Amino acid sequence: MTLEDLGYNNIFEEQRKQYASDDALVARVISESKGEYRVKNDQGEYRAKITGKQMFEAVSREDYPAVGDWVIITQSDDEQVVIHTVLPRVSILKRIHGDKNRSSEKNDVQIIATNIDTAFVIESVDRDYNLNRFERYFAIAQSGGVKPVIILNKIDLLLKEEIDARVAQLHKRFPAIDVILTSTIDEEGLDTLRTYIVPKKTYCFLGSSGVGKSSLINKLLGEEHIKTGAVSSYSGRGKHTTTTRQMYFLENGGIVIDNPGIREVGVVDMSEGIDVFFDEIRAIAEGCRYTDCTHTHEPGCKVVEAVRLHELDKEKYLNYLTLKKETQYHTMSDIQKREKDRAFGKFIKKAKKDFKNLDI
Ligand SMILES: Nc1nc2c(ncn2[C@@H]2O[C@H](COP(=O)(O)OP(=O)(O)OP(=O)(O)O)[C@@H](O)[C@H]2O)c(=O)[nH]1
Ligand SMILES: [Mg+2]
Ligand SMILES: [Zn+2]
Repeated sequence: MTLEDLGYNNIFEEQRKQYASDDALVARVISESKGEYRVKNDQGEYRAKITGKQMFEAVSREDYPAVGDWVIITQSDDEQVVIHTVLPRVSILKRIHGDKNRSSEKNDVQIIATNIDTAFVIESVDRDYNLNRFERYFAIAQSGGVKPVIILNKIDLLLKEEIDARVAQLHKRFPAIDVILTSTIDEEGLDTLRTYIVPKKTYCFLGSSGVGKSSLINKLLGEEHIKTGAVSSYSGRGKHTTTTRQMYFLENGGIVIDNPGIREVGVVDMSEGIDVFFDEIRAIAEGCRYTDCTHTHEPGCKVVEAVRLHELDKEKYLNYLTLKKETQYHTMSDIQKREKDRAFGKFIKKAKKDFKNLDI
């Protein structure tokens, strides 16, 4: 496999020149599980460790390597390399890890994947289906510079009329986003899905546990490569079968990343993403009387008026308000920030302990 087959291009090559010497080796991070990395380049596939210096200099989780990253490495033996530098990312998918009602220590930023071209946001048509959840994923994608595409999976479970109704709903709420209908049981929609996947581009599969992310990737791979798991008949939810983030290489040259199902989608630093995503609302808001209008109670608010006149979808408006509120929550005060820094300090200490046996 060449570096290009792994997604390498001129942008990364320019960065490599800036960040490292001419003979420096690059590789792409292809998997990550509990701080264990694997990287791949034109020479092979290796276990990878990060350097003590890198850990020392890391100011946030985002400084650590993630699946999809291009990194500068040196080889320590046949099977192992050391990661020295993470090249700047072209795009990033990240979220708050944990529950916003818990302590800030739990609310670390979690990188899902980087250098992604398209995010497939997957829901199954049965119990998991929820328009607001789609919106959260889109905000994550768009704030990170990634184009989202919807996959509605398990269409074998519903009648055609029911599916048509869902699709109509999706088109109404998200007119700019493509919808692909699939079933891994009936093998429906897989050819359509394949047309979205082009060589040397990277695709990330996002969605709750049990929606069929790994099943879809297995179909694309043409073999049962990844373990999949039954959905609990009791809760109707998935059982978190996939536990690592892992990159796969399709025969047609496309690069796909499987992910553990996300429990609840948190919101992280998405003010920009929210505004980009809610383009329609932003446009309407330009007519509001006050420039700092919150679009809730102010006189002369065009957004509220648009909802009243049914020109703006009410659900979309309400979800906009919810996301705004959550974003504000995550725009932390100084005290909260200090608390978070302390939590990060602990994390560093633990990481250093974990790596202390490493001779670097
Ligand atoms: N009826 C139906 N079931 C499906 C379909 N695709 C996947 N499933 C089933 O849904 C269950 C969960 O599938 P997975 O592929 O493991 O789901 P996942 O999204 O990877 O889940 P996590 O790894 O836990 O995040 C399995 O029992 C699959 O057989 C489909 O198109 N139709
Ligand atoms: Mg899975
Ligand atoms: Zn307003």
